[in-house]
Amino acid sequence: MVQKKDAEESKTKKLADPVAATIDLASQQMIERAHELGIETAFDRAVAMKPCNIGTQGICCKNCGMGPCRLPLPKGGIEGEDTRKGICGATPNTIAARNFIRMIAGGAAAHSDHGRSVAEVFMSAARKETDAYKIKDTRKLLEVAQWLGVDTTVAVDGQQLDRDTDEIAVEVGEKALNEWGKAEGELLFAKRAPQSRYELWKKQGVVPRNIDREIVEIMHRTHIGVDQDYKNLMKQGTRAAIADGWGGSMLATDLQDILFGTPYPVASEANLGVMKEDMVNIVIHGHEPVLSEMIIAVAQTRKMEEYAKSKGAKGIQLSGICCTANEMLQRHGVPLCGTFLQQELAIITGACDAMVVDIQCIFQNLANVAKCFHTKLITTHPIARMEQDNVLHIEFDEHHALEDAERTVKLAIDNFENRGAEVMIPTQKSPIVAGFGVESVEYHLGGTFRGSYYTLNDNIINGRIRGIGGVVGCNNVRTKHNEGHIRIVKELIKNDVIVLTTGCNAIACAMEGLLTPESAKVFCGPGLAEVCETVGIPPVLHLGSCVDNSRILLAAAEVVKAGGLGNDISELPAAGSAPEWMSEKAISIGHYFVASGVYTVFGVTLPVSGAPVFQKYIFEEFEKLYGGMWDLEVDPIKHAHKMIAHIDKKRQALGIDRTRERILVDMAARRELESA
Ligand code: NFS
Repeated sequence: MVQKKDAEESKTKKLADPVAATIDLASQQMIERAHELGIETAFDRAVAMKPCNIGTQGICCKNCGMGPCRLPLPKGGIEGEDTRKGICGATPNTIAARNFIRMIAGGAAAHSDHGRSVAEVFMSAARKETDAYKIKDTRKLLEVAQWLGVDTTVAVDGQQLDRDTDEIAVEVGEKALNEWGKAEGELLFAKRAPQSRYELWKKQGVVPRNIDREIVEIMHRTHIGVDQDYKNLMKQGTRAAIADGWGGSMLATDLQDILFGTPYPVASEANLGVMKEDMVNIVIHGHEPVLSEMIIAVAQTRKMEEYAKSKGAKGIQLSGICCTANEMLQRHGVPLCGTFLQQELAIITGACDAMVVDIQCIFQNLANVAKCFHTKLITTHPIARMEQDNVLHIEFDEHHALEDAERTVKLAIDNFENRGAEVMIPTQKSPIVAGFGVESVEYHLGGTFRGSYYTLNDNIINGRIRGIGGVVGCNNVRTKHNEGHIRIVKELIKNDVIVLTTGCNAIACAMEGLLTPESAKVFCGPGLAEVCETVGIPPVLHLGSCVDNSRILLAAAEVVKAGGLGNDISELPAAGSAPEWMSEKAISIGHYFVASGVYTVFGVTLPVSGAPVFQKYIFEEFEKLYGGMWDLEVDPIKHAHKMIAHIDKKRQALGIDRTRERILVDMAARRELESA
């Protein structure tokens, strides 16, 4: 039952204006509903609490007990010499760079530790210590084996024979786990980058040694009195970011694909309207598919379906929030309930019988919201628990995962009859097609018999597709929910830039109806519309969760390999974007895009403005070092056009700018002829 808060208290509190808070009608309705019920959400807290101006500029150092030292930029900027210093003498550049790479460390750790958990489950599956998890995609197993230096054949009597798959899997698991902490050598997947990129990393001295070491070294270097040169600090940040994108995240994606299946296009739906009043709603929120795969397996059994019916429900409706949503969608077509900022709203529908969470991007306030309803909030991961006493903890372990999942699903079903009268599920939901990846892009754009990236490259060269935009990342309550995501993506596709999306941007695009082939003729420029209509794909391709940004890296490497667009990722007409980022993971992603040669624009804010010299270093000078660089643009349309300008610059450098002009002139000329 809703426990209404003290009416007086909620009257005096500043509340969010639903229409100013989000462009999504379902979310507006739920924010209003929360106000009616006296329940506070992140949208209200953002109105009540202003962000710290010094932290926003990136120049607060709290790495020792003599501070925190705050070095705000004087109003009107710096004239002459910048004399700002912390107690130890640290300059704004040192402080901003330290803070920046500590964010990279946080993000790389989150992605990579997720990858490690998957690798451990993979190992159990390979060793057959668990019945719950099995190797599903042997084709991908063999492919990954090669990159990890695992033999896939064996010599018998002078003949090369296929090696036993189980044996390969065990060795792949061992080699993969080794990538986190090996004593010698370098990150094996670094060589999956185009050769010129790998050589550039070698030259710059940033090829990661192993994943954990690069993260630990950031913590060491940013300790009081260690690295005091912002350029050298950024070198380590770069090494750790590469270890994330081409290491921890890529291993997470690959091993998940091998265990749970490589995604192929699948139809589904998105937004809060996917919840159903007459069914048991289980909302899964977090990141590791290790948990959600088991819940899907159990919830789809006849036993559970019948149990739900015996409790008066028509069945079980699973849906997801955040990247777990993307994982469940891309492999099983489970609908998306919402983005990061909709997690509290899903409970406020009053129809969420259980919200099951694992790790990352989970609001602690969920427990307070759940208290107002019948919702069971269940944590499942040993490293992510909540202090509130209404939260249940059912720890998932690969050795008894199915039993854990069954207990969880049963709890949700048993809870169905406890629903109160306050059920209000918004009606909004959009049809979507998701589940794209390196393999399916190749298949779709290359054709059944000629799977390759040539067709995509051809269409870029002939100008129908102007370029590629990788648009990814979170929601941030400091900016209107989903507005930046949608306006930027729409502006890109209108200008014939095909968009590859992951994370919460993908969910935002899904909710907006941009993930359907039909959206091409409504929103795209003529060239991109033609390609999408011919091939039957959406102009915005959903590539999965945030660890699946590694799919974008590999797709870029494939485009380079297919030829005609230069020898390196930095030569491609491509740009990256995170319109509404908020997490440290986003900073790590942004930086491995940059380190891979991609011009990457962030929205909202970047904690570097208080250190102009450092900012110039990563916004401008980085291009000379890595071919990619950072940028910040808050205005969505300008943001998109900065990306387009970069794409055009690359087209010009490749000498393919004319082909595009010709196509456009031809079309215009044709129309003129027709109207004459
Ligand atoms: Ni990515 Fe996923 Fe969303 Fe941001 Fe959080 S869910 S890992 S961090 S908020 S995109």
